[in-house]
Amino acid sequence: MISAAETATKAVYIGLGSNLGDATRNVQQALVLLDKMPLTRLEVHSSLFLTAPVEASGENYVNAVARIQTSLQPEELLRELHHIEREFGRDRPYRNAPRTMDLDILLYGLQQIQSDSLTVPHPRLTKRAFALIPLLQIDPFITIPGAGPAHAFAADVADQEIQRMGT
Ligand code: A4P
Ligand code: MG
Repeated sequence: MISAAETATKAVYIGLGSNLGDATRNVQQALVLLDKMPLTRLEVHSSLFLTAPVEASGENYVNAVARIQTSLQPEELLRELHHIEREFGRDRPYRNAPRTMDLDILLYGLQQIQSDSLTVPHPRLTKRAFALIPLLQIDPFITIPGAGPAHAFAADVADQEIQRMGT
């Protein structure tokens, strides 16, 4: 929820992914929880997509991208996202392990961030169909700060398996 007094909001894009448990339900529930974060409102989300694991093992993933409006600062937002991941019982046994819920900050307004805990735009956004294609579905003409128009990268990921779901 965002109060009427809150004006300094940023458009932020969140990538959602799940390939453990009921992945479709996990993504749908996470979308609801994004809207409930403090100082935040969910504006729009992409379709859900079924995607083959990229540099990862396990079941196919369900992925989506959401655009939120938020007054949370990037580090605060990351904490809130980790909090939601924990609600799904996410643990981190090793990098790219199957997960009940992964929430990544793909874009935070036009900001470029490089810190110990955050790299934004997400460094693999342009290389992964599971993030790029849902992003383009909701904002076909979006520009990635430091990289250029997102649609220019679609051809690079055309060989990755991704299928829009009926849900
Ligand atoms: N971190 C740095 N930048 C960011 C950011 N922009 N957003 C740090 C979120 N977190 C960011 O993340 C590890 C740390 O990254 C965080 O604590 C934060 O400080 P993590 O979620 O614990 O680790 P991870 O997800 O295993 O690693 P990573 O690097 O996020 O992996 P990716 O690139 O997200 O890839 N295939 C399909 N089909 N669908 C998927 O969703 N996901 C991955 C994970 C691999 N293959 C996949 C999918
Ligand atoms: Mg992640």
